[in-house]
Amino acid sequence: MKRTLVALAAVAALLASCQGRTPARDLASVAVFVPGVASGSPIYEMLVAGAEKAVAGIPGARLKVIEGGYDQSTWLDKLRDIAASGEFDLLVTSNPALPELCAKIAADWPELRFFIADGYLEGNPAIHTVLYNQAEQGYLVGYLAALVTMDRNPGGPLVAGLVAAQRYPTLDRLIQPGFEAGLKAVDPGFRLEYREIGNWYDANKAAELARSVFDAGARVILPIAGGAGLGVVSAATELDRSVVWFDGAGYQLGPDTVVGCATLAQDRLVEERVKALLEGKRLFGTADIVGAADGYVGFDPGGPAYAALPAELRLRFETAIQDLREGKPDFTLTGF
Ligand code: RBF
Repeated sequence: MKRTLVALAAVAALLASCQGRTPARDLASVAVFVPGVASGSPIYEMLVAGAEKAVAGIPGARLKVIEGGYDQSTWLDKLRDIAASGEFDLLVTSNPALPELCAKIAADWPELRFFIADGYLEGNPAIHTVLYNQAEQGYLVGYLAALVTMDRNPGGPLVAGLVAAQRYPTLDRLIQPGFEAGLKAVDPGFRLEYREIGNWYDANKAAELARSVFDAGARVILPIAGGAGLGVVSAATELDRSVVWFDGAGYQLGPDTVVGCATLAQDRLVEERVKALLEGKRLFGTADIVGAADGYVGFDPGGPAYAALPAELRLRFETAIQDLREGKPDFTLTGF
């Protein structure tokens, strides 16, 4: 009898320690931390929309959206305030800088749980992350940018532009190499004109940099610049040049200028993962990577400037999209 009790106590202790990996209470109160400003950045607009949809589907669940603003040096304190308020069970956020900041908060508030989209961190028992294969996303718009460049200016310079807000690991290791791989898949002679704005909001500076890229011979630019990307679209419209867009909702910004948009299904992903976590699925501690094969990276063909491209060009591009979904070329990522 005594031995049975000891054994039962041991099992109870083991269960309790396992439970430490997920919260003892149900997750119901969600804070969505936008590291920047949602308006003008499709990736953040989709973050908010996806979390709102997930919470709306769970009886009793609540959500509050907190914008961190553009001063990145304040984000850690703002996250700490969210944790210290004691109001929230789950913090949902998005971008590759957030896993490191959230890990610091998790160390001090062991009850709080985190879901981070567009980021990668394995093995922290309080944090679940999902990274997009943005090498694939970059490849798609690189391929299209090359085709458009050669169509608009046959025999002209093989140059395309990238105007970025700042350098960061997914830009350096996925987006830019993917974009260059797409350009070179069409013609290995392509080269990149790169410019850096220094923030995610200065559309005037982005426009000025875009003009210098067009002066250097480029016909097409990819902005990775959040709201500042609008400046690239206005410079391109002024000079009758083109833009390829990233993430979502690009065509309406320049119906004659934005020739293509490589999409992330961030709204669907955030909705699915937040819903699963609120329903108690034990994803904390894991880091997933999703991409073209499972439909989280794709292309939106529904823009007037895309429809106006020559049918042959679109056919060639759409073959490249299909090939990419089937792993050709293969950008498989098993970690980051
Ligand atoms: N992307 C945006 O669209 N808007 C932003 O304000 C924004 N801020 C970022 C801040 C940091 C520190 C980092 C690392 C990335 C940021 N991103 C932002 C980029 C975002 O994570 C993603 O790479 C791009 O949206 C392209 O998909």
